Amino acid sequence: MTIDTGKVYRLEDYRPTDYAIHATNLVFRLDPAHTRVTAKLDFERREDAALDAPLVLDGDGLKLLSVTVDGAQLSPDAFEATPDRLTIPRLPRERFSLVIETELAPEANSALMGLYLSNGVYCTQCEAEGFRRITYFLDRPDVMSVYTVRIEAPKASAPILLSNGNPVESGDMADGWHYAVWHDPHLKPSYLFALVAGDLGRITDSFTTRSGSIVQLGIYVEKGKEARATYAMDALKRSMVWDEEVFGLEYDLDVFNIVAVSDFNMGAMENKGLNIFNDKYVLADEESATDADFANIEAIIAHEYFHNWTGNRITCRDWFQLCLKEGLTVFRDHEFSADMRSRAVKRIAEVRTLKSLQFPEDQGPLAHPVRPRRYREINNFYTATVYEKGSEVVRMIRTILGAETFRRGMDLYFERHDGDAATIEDFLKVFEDVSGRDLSQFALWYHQAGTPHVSVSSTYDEARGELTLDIEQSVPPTPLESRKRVMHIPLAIGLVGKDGRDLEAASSETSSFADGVIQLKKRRQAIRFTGLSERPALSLNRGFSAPITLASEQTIDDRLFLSRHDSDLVARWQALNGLLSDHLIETSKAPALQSNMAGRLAEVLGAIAVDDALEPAYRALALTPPSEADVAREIGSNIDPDGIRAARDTLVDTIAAANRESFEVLYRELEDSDSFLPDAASAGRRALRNVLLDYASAAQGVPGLAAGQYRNATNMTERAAALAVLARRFPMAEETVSALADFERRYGDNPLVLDKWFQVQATIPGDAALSRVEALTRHRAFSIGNPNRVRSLIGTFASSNQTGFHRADGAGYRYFADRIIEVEKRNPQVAARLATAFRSWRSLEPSRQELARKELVRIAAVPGLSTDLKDIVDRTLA
Ligand code: B3K
Ligand code: ZN
Repeated sequence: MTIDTGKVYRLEDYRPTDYAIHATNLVFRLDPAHTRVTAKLDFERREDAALDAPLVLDGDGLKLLSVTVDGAQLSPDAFEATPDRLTIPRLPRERFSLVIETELAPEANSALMGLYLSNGVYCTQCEAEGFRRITYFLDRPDVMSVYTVRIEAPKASAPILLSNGNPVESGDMADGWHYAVWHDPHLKPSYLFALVAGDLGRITDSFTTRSGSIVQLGIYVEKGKEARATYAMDALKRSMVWDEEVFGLEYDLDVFNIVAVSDFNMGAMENKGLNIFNDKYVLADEESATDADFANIEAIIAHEYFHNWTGNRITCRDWFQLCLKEGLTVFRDHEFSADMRSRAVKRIAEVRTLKSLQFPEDQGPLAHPVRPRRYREINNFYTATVYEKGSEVVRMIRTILGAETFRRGMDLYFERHDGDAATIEDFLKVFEDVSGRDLSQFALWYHQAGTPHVSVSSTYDEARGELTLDIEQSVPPTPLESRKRVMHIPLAIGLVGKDGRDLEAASSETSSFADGVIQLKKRRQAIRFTGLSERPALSLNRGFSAPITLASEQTIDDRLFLSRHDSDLVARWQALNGLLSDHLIETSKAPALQSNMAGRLAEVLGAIAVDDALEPAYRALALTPPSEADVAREIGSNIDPDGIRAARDTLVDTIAAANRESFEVLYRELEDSDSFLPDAASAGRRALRNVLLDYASAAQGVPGLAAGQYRNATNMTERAAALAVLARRFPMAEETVSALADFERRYGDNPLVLDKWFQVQATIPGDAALSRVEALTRHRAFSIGNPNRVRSLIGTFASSNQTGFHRADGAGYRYFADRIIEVEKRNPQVAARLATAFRSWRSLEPSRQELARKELVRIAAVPGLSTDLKDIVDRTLA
């Protein structure tokens, strides 16, 4: 564990290394306690480096056995080695080769960075700075090298030996050992190195690229779980076809392997030719996985595969450029899922994720630009801002330039930068070059943190048929940035007529309005539309063309109208969601408020539910009111989670009561008698049915319906949804107790499924949640060392249980802080990620604020805190 030194890394300090490493030859002799790594590194001093430039290699907790330079062992006074650094002050010549021997104990590696053991399987995680836990190296993305890797291990315990690139040789050795050699011809940075060794099952397939090369595909999983990997394989092949068709990008090695492991800090990792996955994002069948799991698997398999070009062939110059690969690759996986599923539904889901994860980040103490300028711990910057907002920025480039020009820009990017470690400037330049446009103001999206706020007011001149929009933009201050510059915001709009069709109108300013998109570039901007035959309803930010918050003076009638008739489904959903959200905000503050709004909303939702012109998946989204956390975010300050919960419960009850009969009828109609298919249309019907189950259960006030669905469920989507309704609505009911017990019995030997059981109990609202979560921390299937278990129980409690976590007496905060401190000792990265659940503490009402602050201060005071956790806690408190 790296103890915090307070050192800050700055973008402006970037400087290339003095030495390049052309070839990296690694030999691993694997052993749980004494793995021997021999690294032979071919160095060359770069042309502009000083002749006497010392060589300083990164390490992290390393045990050095020996160093030789060009075959001669270095005497102890010729170098300086600490666990974290190897310095050789004088080097013989311009080119030399260094052999470094280190010894590792994978079994003792609980941080899950570098080489570690997961359920007896050796595996690695090197991004961002894990390679330095394997050997001393120039462990940064702009040092790219050709890797050859030899793995030696006992044949019995590790029959499978994998690394990056293509297999070149394998064979037996003495004493029951064997070896395999892998060679990766593509230059790559150390963070893309990977090794896997163990006794794994696999499924295989092959793929023929557009130009006729045959690629052997393999997915490796724990033995006995092979059948659950077929959906992932299917998703992989579809990803490969899609990238050829949509971006013209082919795969470039003879093999592509995916390995699923059960201990993994995040979702997955795009190591060249050897993606390593959290098994949660590989394993699925109808009995064990929900539709959401299937969709996540499809998206993440695609995401990691797409990194082969956006990330691996073109990598990042330094970690400040992380969004260059992540934002772009998220954009690519979003487009892939949109093509595989329903585009509008996918987009709405993206908007919901962005608002629930990225907006609070951007509006709180952890706000940072999509391309940060400084960091203390880079692992803390794998954020929703870098990923999701980073993707939105790429989407806006496409909106501004048009799809065709965007594609030409991408082509130029691949042509110009293949093999490079590139920057955001390089990326923007290709689009400027293909379009001839100046994107310097647009570039602020990368440089400036904070969610821009746009307000729109309109005046309609009936006599002249003219609509004038007065638009104003501002960006709120964020940490270290009090003054903000004016952004270039592409705002897609529509003028909707009484029949729901978009009205034709001419605009006064052709330079800032074309194809339904206003290019906002000034603090205040007015735009006039003429030739209108009637007063239109204003549809704003269609397709969520810009990641902004929006205020507009619109009548309730206009908003209700748009929520039924806007031709843009995303805007339609936004109109509805905005109404629901505003109503919840009002009633959370004034519970006794008398208005007929709830009734009107219930009526609209009732109509949407049975509107066959809408796909069921859309209806399911529309019928789901904003979550308690969504409402809290919209309120922004002095938050009282109990008031929000009461308001939401009341609204749901009103909707449920008003539509009781029709919802029950529809619920029954949607029952699926066909065999299970994981496709989007089937999933959409299940989603709608599950939303209706919740409403119907609310209306009935008894658990019977949900208990019935639980009992008769033929797939996990139905079963898990029924369990959630039971646990959240009727936590004390006998039906709930027995369903929970049944679930535990059925899936007791399947940790991934049991995670759903932990999750659902962690979200039972109110004060009682904490004692339940505490008890579950002692459950035999719970393990504080496994990131999936920790996230399911403890992470879910803090991030998705507003009333449980934010208990008025602060006990939720205290328990959570204790767990963070406990997890940190083993795994600082996971602990730091958990701690971000405190990020909105300043928005709470004063008494909860103080209780949360106390816990943050208590964590900060723990002696010897890791950089990971210290960085998050310090910034959260600042
Ligand atoms: N690139 C990895 C994330 C690595 C996280 C390191 N802390 C997975 C991905 O985004 O594809
Ligand atoms: Zn990624």
